[in-house]
Amino acid sequence: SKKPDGRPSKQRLLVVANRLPVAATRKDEDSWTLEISAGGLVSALLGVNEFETRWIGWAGVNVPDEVGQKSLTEALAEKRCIPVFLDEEVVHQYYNGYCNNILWPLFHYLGLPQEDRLATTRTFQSQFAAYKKANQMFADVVNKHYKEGDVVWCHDYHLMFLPKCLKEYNINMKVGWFLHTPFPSSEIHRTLPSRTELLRSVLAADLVGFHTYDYARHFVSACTRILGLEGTPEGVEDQGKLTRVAAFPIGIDSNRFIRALELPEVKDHIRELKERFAGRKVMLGVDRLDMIKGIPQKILAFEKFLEENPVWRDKVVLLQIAVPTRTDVPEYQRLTCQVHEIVGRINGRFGTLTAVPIHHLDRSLDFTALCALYAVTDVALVTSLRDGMNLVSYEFVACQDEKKGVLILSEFAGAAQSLGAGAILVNPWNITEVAASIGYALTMSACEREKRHRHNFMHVTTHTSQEWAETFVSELNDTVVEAQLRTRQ
Ligand code: ADQ
Repeated sequence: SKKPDGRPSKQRLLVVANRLPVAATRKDEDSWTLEISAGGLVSALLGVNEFETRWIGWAGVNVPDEVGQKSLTEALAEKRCIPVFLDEEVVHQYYNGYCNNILWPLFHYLGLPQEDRLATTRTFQSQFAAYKKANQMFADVVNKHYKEGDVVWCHDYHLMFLPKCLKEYNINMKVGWFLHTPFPSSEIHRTLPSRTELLRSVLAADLVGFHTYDYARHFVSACTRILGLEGTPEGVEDQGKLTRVAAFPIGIDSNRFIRALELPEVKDHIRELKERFAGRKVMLGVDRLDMIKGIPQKILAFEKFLEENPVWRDKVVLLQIAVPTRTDVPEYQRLTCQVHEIVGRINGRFGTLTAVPIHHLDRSLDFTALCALYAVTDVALVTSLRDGMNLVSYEFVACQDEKKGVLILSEFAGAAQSLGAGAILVNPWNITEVAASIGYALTMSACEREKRHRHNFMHVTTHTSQEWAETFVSELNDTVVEAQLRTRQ
């Protein structure tokens, strides 16, 4: 299509995710403060210039009144964002309930805690109903803004019901769906009471994407075993309709990190950190405070290392930065207490009057502080019990071209498939193995570090987020929608 002045106009990309990339806070009745929250997805799509991107999602605030909804919609329009308004009850049942209490632990192979299991079973139906209702509300907004020729890219486990809702509105809408978490073995997925409905709905999309080939394979197996459909090398076929299923491993905007290391404020930070930890090796963990990240396992492995290697006790420090998330879910509150307790015990055991072995921070760091930390780190520890990809490992590698530090990486993170040759891969459940890997990493020769780093740095700087997004959208554009099929026949 062309603009009136003859220049080709960009294709519109409607990115639909549970949360918008801006956080809104209300100043007064009709004015708002909007703050960009730079998550992985935002930076991935910032680099994609060939599309005109619109974001559709929940702004993270309850806005029950019309005046507020109207003024927030106007404020967000300037940021190319379109809000979906969800009321408190829906958020409680859909987001805290079905998404974070059922799908998130299930997709990461973590069962629900025993005492909650019966309660969850009872509330399951109402939470699933709220999930469908919320997805329908997202679909209504997408449908209202959709124009012929747009592509719609739905994100994550929050919106598995969306592809079906969208196709019910318009069978010719180009719809892609990408999952940021693992897709579990079909044996796990089949325990979900709503297993069939969710699979059928995702299959309504034209393209379904995962971080790794394994997740894609699990999804295809679920469709063949649970729905009895046919899996092909291309995807899943149902009565002649093919849903393309493939792996699209995400990356980061590596240049953003590399450039940041040249900023004066980052250099100042680096200098301060080097002085602060002079004479000690720095180990680093950066995670959302979430069960899947294996934070207690990581800290216990570090304790075992100190226990077995007394000479290292005053020569190494572990900085664990754990930003709290989903703080109103009891399971997450329990995890915070557990981590605090273990850290306190270890610091009591191995600390001295002047130094402690673990610095644990319950907060988010700004970008410059994060880059400086990555740059001064000798050994990064990623011990996820399951993780779709894990971008922290990519960010660390991007900031290490000078130091060439070592990455210890869980084999259960998607990143193990791309950074496996350069990292030391571990089973985070095996604390003895992780402790031994810490010792190996801390004493590794410069030559081996250089070789391992080269491999990972090459990967991180060539498989970027921009490439990820462009590949997904171009493949989505290449799929054939119903109307095209009919004209071909
Ligand atoms: P997350 O589970 O959030 O993402 P991850 O991929 O590591 O995990 O991304 C976390 C992001 O948050 C990184 O950009 C990191 O810098 C930032 N971050 C984390 N803790 C921080 C802190 N304390 N301060 C500042 N920033 C912090 C989900 C999936 C992953 C998948 C991504 C992208 O769970 O497996 O890789 O989506 O698809």
